[in-house]
Amino acid sequence: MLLLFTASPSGAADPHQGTHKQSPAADRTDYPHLPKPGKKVLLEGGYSFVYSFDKSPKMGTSILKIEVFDPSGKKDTTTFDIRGETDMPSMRGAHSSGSQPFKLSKKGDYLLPVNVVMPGGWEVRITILRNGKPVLRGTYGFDV
Ligand SMILES: [Cu+2]
Repeated sequence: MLLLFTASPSGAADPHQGTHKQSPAADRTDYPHLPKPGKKVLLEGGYSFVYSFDKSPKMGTSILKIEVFDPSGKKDTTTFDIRGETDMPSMRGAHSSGSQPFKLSKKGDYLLPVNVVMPGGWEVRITILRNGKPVLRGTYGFDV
């Protein structure tokens, strides 16, 4: 089952704002915003993927799932490696998970635990690699 949800509007009162300093070493690699969970995202060569959460992310651990499809629409588990990093953009690095590999499940889903340890704005950065080279970077932001 895919859970669809929208992040609350930015600009809402953020208890984090002003309490954390931006890290000067913030990663400047560009991670464009991904379409919402449940939407198909195109990859090179006719491949595509869909990401979703087991539940709308909140305090605690949620599971981020990615399903990859080959050009014929069949589930693909061999072409790409996927890595993810969870962090709070307002205090980059303070709660970062570091870049972690998604684990392939028996069902052929790529899974990553997403740990949220405090209220505020969070993001998961996703990197999809083929033969070790990033072919897609994207971020999904959400408020807790
Ligand atoms: Cu924080």
